[in-house]
Amino acid sequence: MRILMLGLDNAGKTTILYKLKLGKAKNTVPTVGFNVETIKYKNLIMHTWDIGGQERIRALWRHYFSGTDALIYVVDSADQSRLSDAKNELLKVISDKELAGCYIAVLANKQDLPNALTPTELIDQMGLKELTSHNWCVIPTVAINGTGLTEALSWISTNALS
Ligand SMILES: Nc1nc2c(ncn2[C@@H]2O[C@H](COP(=O)(O)OP(=O)(O)OP(=O)(O)O)[C@@H](O)[C@H]2O)c(=O)[nH]1
Ligand SMILES: [Mg+2]
Repeated sequence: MRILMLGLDNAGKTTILYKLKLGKAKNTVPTVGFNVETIKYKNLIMHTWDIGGQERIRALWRHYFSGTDALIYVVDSADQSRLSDAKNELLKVISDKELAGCYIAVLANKQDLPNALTPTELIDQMGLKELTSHNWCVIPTVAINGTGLTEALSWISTNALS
């Protein structure tokens, strides 16, 4: 399967990619361009594309949409000042017809931080209940220790392939 991982800069995408690939958190630098890794989960082989989230790089995201089976959209749950940006970028991305049928796992990342929004608060503040065009779920994660990442892969494997 082809999995695309998007989200604002500093959300934790690259940390997630390498935690899944290597089983440990790697020190990251802001991604200029993309990283791609093959991740094996149960009997699945997931080609996972992690694209940089800085504003000037977001214009390139659409070049990676084609053939995507599932989108992992990573949100920094503690960065409440940019939650509306995160929401708007998500809506922009999924309005593209190339992503019409794709499943969306929204990761409410950085749950270890004291001011992190809970998944329920994130659903409210991002207006996800109104998102009826796609199948989605919100999963609380802590990328640096791996909490929630298996749940995300599990949701994708049971839903996006059925
Ligand atoms: N406390 C905490 N820090 C995290 C977590 N996930 C990632 N980080 C930190 O957040 C910072 C940014 O992580 P990256 O994985 O580089 O973010 P990114 O989404 O790839 O950013 P761009 O490449 O710029 O789009 C790093 O310092 C990570 O260690 C988490 O769950 N909790
Ligand atoms: Mg990155």
